[in-house]
Amino acid sequence: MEMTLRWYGSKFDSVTLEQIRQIPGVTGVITTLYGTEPGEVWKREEIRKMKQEVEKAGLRLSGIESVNVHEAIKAGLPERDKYIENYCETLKNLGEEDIHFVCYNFMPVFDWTRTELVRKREDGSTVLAYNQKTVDALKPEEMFDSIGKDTNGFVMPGWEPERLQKVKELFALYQGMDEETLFDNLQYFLEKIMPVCDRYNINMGIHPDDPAWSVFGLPRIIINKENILKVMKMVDNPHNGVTFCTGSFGTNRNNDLPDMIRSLKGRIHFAHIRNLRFHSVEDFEEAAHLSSDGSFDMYEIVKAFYESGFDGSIRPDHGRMIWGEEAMPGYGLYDRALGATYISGLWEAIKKSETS
Ligand SMILES: [Mn+2]
Repeated sequence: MEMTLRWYGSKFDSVTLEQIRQIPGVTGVITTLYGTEPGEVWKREEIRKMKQEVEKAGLRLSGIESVNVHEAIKAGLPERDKYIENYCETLKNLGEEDIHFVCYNFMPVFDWTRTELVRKREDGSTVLAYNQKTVDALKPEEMFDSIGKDTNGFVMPGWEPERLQKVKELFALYQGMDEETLFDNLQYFLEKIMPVCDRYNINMGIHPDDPAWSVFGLPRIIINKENILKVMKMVDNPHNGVTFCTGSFGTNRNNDLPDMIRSLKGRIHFAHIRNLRFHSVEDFEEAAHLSSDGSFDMYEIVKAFYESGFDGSIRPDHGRMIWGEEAMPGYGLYDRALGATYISGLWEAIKKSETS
């Protein structure tokens, strides 16, 4: 297991590599060429520059989150082949720069959805939160406005202004599409990229849909054990794997997270670990990582990773905004650093209690 932090690059992130380097136990970052458009080929020299910057700070570039999948691929449009070719080219360039993990998602139109980015908690910290009734009362295009005003001036991944302009057009692509078709489009994509992944030994990790159910009537498939196992089986290659995000699969209270982790043994290449606090099944907020602060048993979750022989990167997922920090919501330094050390502590305790 390697502990990492997500980093958006020096132009976009309020957190520096030097700060990340000082978090005990964190040896790598998961990063991206932030600002590239889905469908674009990542140039080798830009990848190299990014990697050198990370390594110069004494950290490893542990993987990419994310190489985004163009909407034409998800929607199965005729031009998808061109974009899949570009995706393969990007994977090849990453492989040639010795980068072997890529996170992506297959959510139509929206990446993740929250209704509040700065919900205040009783201790004065602020967190991202979700309320289904609020979503039900909104039109999709209003969602962008409500997210846009609370970002502290940062561009949130998945909520880039360019997407806002196209939201109605994007919705039209999925009009009447059922889940089976979305599965087929994912299978088509995976089958085309696997030869490149095999050649360059690149592990792909699909990120679950967040929240793990349909939003605004859009089809969503990476939502539960049955569906994720189906994806593993339909392209049965270890390079076709999962980014197991506890906070995303965990939005659905019926998902038994430790059981899911065990059932995906060998196929989880990257872990996002965070906790949620539920006020009802339709209203939850992101909590500190500790079990005592939220609704998940973090000990059981980390134990399931440990016991299934997980050897990929972990990153503490979103944190609370605390101690007056100003950062991209969810991506401040302080609470994620606390999360990283907490998870490392659980890992150490589980490991030592097993061998003693
Ligand atoms: Mn996640």
